[in-house]
Amino acid sequence: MKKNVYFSHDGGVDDLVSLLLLMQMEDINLTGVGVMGADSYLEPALSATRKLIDRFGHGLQIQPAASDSRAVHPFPKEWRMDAFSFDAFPLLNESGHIQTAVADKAAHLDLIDKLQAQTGKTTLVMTGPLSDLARALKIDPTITDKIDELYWMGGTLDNKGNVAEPEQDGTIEWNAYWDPQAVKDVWDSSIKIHMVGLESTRQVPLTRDIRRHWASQRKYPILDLIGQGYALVPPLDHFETNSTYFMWDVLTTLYSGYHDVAETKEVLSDVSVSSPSDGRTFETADGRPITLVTKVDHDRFFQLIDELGKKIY
Ligand code: AGV
Ligand code: CA
Repeated sequence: MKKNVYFSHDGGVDDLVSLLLLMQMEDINLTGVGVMGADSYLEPALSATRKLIDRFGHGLQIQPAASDSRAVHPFPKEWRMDAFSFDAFPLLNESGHIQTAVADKAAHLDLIDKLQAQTGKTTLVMTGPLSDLARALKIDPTITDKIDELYWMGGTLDNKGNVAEPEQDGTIEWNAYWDPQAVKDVWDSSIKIHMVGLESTRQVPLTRDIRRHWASQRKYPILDLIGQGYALVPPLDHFETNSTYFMWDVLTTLYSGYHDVAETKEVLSDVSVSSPSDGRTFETADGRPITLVTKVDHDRFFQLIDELGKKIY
């Protein structure tokens, strides 16, 4: 039996690479994809998603859904622009047309439909803000019976955030900051949560070495595309800056399918929704249980990308 997976992403480079790799994982049945214009603009993110499904989806018949959720704190425009470049890669535009259609409902409604349409449960993999899941829970609370577990890239429990903006205290991760209340709503639900936060994603920075490796594997179109994608964003060189890129979402996606890629621990945690720490996730004795990813098996992680990346010649 294949595991049902619904993927929600927000159009960043590592979101799109995550979709690419997810479609190469053999034991899953991808039932739907929601696309948010959060760390991207919606139009190119959706277009790139459709082209990825066409070209690398092995005939996958799904219609990605566009989100109409809006930011409390929007992402910087410079980061959001990457989706335009990704969508324009020649590798995704060889055929000159797009076959995969778009769902006729907003992503949070599509999520409800796709969950309810399965007799069994579905695993959620979410690599952007949690707004669509929070909205879906409000409209139809019974979906919790249809959700196996949630893998979320977001938050951090070590108080070292990655938001460099005024009016916040430096403890918050961006996906949580975009819509803090949504994170709180999901935390207050009964969904089993695996959190891939900054304490673990910091262990897999984009480096020049890994770029060189992908360059040497260009004959594999997937690894070629991954190399192209990560050429758009700055690697970790001498020290971490606000723009340094990590493999945040790819770690989340691979961990959802291969638990041996990381170690975890069970912790009790909660979410702040008041300024200047709104969106902060933190450990607390009266919090709710989550599984937190702690230590990444670095070699296993990059070896998995290689394996999945060689599935299409
Ligand atoms: O906070 C990490 C999340 C991930 O889902 N995103 C990027 C990943 O898709 C926001 C983000 C934080 N720092 C960034 C981000 C940066 N330097 N460039 C682009 N996006
Ligand atoms: Ca993302």
